[in-house]
Amino acid sequence: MSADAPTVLVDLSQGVLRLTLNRPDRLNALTEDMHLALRAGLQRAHDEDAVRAVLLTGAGRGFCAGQDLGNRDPRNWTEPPDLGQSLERFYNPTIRLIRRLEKPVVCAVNGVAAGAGANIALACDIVLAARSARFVEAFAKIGLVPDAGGSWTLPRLIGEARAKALALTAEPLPAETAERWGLIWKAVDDAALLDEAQATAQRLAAGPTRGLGLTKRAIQAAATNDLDTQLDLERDLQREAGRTADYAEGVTAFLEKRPPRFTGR
Ligand code: T3D
Repeated sequence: MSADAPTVLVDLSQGVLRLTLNRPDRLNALTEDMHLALRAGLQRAHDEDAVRAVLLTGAGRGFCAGQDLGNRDPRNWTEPPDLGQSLERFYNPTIRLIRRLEKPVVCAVNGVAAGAGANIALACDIVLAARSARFVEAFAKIGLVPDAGGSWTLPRLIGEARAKALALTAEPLPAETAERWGLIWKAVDDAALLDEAQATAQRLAAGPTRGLGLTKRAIQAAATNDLDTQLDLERDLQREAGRTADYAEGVTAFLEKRPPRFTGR
């Protein structure tokens, strides 16, 4: 791969913005340049009405090996780097963008997902993984703590016992176990992964975008709301959804016994 190849490939087709992490020789380990490119892609998804779903994946045999450790070589330090600043500047904005984007984000984990690479995948809304892929909370191997939202996401998805074991041992978790535990949506055959993820993203991109975005907001809010607060939120979001053109189209299509033609408005 040439040194000036884009670190994130970007392609918009049929409403799906595909973002492909593109440093395959480093298992798509993250550099500052790559963070900025990924963030620009996610920001585009926020800003452009033509984008109605995002598909995140990796080039080559890995999805993402987390922080590029070549950029953290202690033999070159005069003093240790401020990793808090790295999270503040690079990792946290990306996770916040994924979670706040009111459009579905599908992740196709094509191979190993390690460290922040695993947790970026797990921040996405629908995660499919190749059967050969594995998730590694690699932080414990180098004396760090799970970041990119992992310490929040893991216990919520799989419970404290499994979250702690994964994070404390850094044992690789095969995609099929991740599916069985409810960490991801589906493990699929390697050869079928991209087609299936693309089809999923395309189906979502043809859906009632605002209703899907509000659904995402509601489910995420449930992580911290009590039932009364959540019922109030559902009332407010349903009021908003009920005023969309897609709601009117969905009901009309049902009554006319035809498929709906959603426009995302
Ligand atoms: O620093 C901050 O800003 C704070 C934030 C931190 C967030 C984090 O993500 S910390 C965690 C960083 N990631 C890791 O610790 C994972 C390191 N990688 C691995 O443990 C293994 O590579 C994998 C389990 C991911 C895959 O193992 P395997 O055996 O399939 O592949 P490999 O042979 O280890 O890796 C292939 C190549 O990719 C290899 O290079 P080479 O020998 O062919 O020239 C390897 O060095 C390179 N590579 C893999 N991961 C990284 C990497 N190069 C730089 N950084 C990496 N993270």
